[in-house]
Amino acid sequence: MTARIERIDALEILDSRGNPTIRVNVHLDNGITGTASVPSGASTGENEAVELRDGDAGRYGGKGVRKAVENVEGRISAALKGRDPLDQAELDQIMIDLDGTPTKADLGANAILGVSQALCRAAAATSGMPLYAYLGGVGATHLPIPMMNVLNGGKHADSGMDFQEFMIYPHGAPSFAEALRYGAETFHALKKILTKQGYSTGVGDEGGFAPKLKSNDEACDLIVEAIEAAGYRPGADIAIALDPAASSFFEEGVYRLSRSGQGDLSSDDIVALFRRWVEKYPIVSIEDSHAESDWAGYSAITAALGDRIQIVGDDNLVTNTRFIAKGIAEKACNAALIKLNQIGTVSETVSAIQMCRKAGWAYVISHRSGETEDPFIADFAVAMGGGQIKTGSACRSERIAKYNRLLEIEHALGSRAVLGA
Ligand code: 2PG
Ligand code: MG
Repeated sequence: MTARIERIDALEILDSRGNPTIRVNVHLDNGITGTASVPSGASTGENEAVELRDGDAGRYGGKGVRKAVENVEGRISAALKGRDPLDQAELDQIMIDLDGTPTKADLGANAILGVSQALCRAAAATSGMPLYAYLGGVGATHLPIPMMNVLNGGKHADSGMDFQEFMIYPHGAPSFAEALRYGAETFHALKKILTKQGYSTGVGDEGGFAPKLKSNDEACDLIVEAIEAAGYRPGADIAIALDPAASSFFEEGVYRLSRSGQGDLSSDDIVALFRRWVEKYPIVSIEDSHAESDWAGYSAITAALGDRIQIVGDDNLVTNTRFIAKGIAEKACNAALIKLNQIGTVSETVSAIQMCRKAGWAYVISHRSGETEDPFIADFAVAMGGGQIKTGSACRSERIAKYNRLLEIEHALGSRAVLGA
């Protein structure tokens, strides 16, 4: 018997930065409830779908999401009531049409995505399947290699680094559980090294350390040292992945490395810098090396390094097929970062991934810097099978929730589980 959507409710909860976000419950007439919570970014792309905030300065500095809650409980709930929760694409389209704007500015992408994800959960439970299997089918056996952000800079931490994310990538591990162990051990080794050198071991938004280092290069040096101290081979067992999030230090046409005192760099200088780094360090992936408006910069780095490493677009592509198509045409990247809340529905996120696959691009499923304990992206990463996830350091429970869910999925898959794409 088909289940029907009976009612949808929502509430304002807090994310990992203590800012309000939305949690949605989709109630079905078979007694099943699907729940999901929506994350929030800090280094957001200009073309991301709109996160609806109340703007009432008297509550949470204007960041309340009561309007989004109201939109879920009112207009969205009314439009979806009585529908079959298994019709994901159709239900997402109903919400897109109901909103009517290109950026989901009317209902709010946070409201729409909360419903879209909660619908998946309700439908999966109705089908008697775990979320990853419901979304990915019988082929959903590939666990993602984690990109673990062990040093936080830029908009994610008041540290010495201009670049936002210095990640370790344990691609030489035989399983997800082992990859996570490699990463966690390296994280702990890094802590010891920082302490010994008199640096702070406080953490940033994504659970990586946030020391006042003397340069961006020093971050890579310390990571290589930590990999070795933990007993692994840099480049063979564990590589480095970077997300400079260059839009955040792009001012008046120059890349201003002011925190590290490394001066102003041109778009070409940035390409030259990463060319040097790729020679010097075991770097396998660079995301947003350039500012989102500097499409020529992305194309230049892809031309220079794209045959050797992964060049990932995030702020310029915003999980939107319109911009991914442009990226493919201009050879601006060879991979895309995938964030559900940049576009606002599960169906559109899947379309973005399908476009990447067709172009031969890789894709990385990603968290946001403001997260919740909802591990949705862990299941989603296995379902989409791209073999890569970016979900923070081996620290902070909102990050660990995703890792623990991946451990659980690997355990459930048993001998069918494979690490990587
Ligand atoms: C990024 C993300 C996640 P934010 O830039 O890739 O790490 O950061 O959520 O702040 O946009
Ligand atoms: Mg990014």
